[in-house]
Amino acid sequence: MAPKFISFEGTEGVGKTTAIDGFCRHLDELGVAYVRTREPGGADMAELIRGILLNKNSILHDDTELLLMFAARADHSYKTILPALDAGKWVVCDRFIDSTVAYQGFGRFHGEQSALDKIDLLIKNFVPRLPDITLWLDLDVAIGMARAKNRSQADRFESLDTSFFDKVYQGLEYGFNKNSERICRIDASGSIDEVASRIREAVGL
Ligand code: Z5A
Repeated sequence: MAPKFISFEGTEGVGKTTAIDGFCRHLDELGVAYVRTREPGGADMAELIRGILLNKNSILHDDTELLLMFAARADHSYKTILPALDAGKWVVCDRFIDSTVAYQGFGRFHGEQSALDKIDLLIKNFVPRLPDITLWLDLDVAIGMARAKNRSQADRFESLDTSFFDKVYQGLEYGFNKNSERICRIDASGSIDEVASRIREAVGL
């Protein structure tokens, strides 16, 4: 089977990390070679940019935040994602372009068409490879935020309020409606095992 590029998306605390842990264990059992990675980050310079983006002390204009996401993504794409796929490995990525549509396009820019158009343009011009499958872990925003509450220290995004994450949810739904051939909506309620088996079924493994 040709190596696949799979991204996981969702609002705050939906269980992406947990789901990716389980999915990677499954790939291990099947003997599938893969690279696990994340955004923002996933390569040396991209991780430095992640530090800026998530640092609560960073004061960033919304445009700066958006462009830093894409600068990090270019570094990540050329240094990690493309080489892994070229080497025959699967890529399992925690967040990718759909997070930008949701967090920046909807969270920061309220779903304004001009912002969505800019993001589209950036994707078309600066993202050399889109995921083959995107798994949107769909969970009520309030449940996710309650799950995430036990975290020790909130970063620049995690300290935003429910109204921001409601907009992020709308952005994920918008992306899903626009790209339903690539994005699979996964019911992220229920037990960890139930979510894991929905994911395996969606990927066909
Ligand atoms: N960002 C952006 O703005 N624009 C972009 O283009 C990109 C990213 C790419 C990265 O944060 C931030 O960057 C992100 C968006 C922004 N900010 N936010 N918010 P991150 O990568 O550090 O964090 P995250 O992606 O938001 O992940 P998370 O909120 O930390 O959570 P999670 O990975 O989805 O959840 P989890 O850690 O697996 O689970 C949360 C808790 O729930 C944990 O205690 C689990 O044990 C529990 N859990 C998990 N599954 C279940 C089930 N099924 N039942 C019950 N409990 C469960």
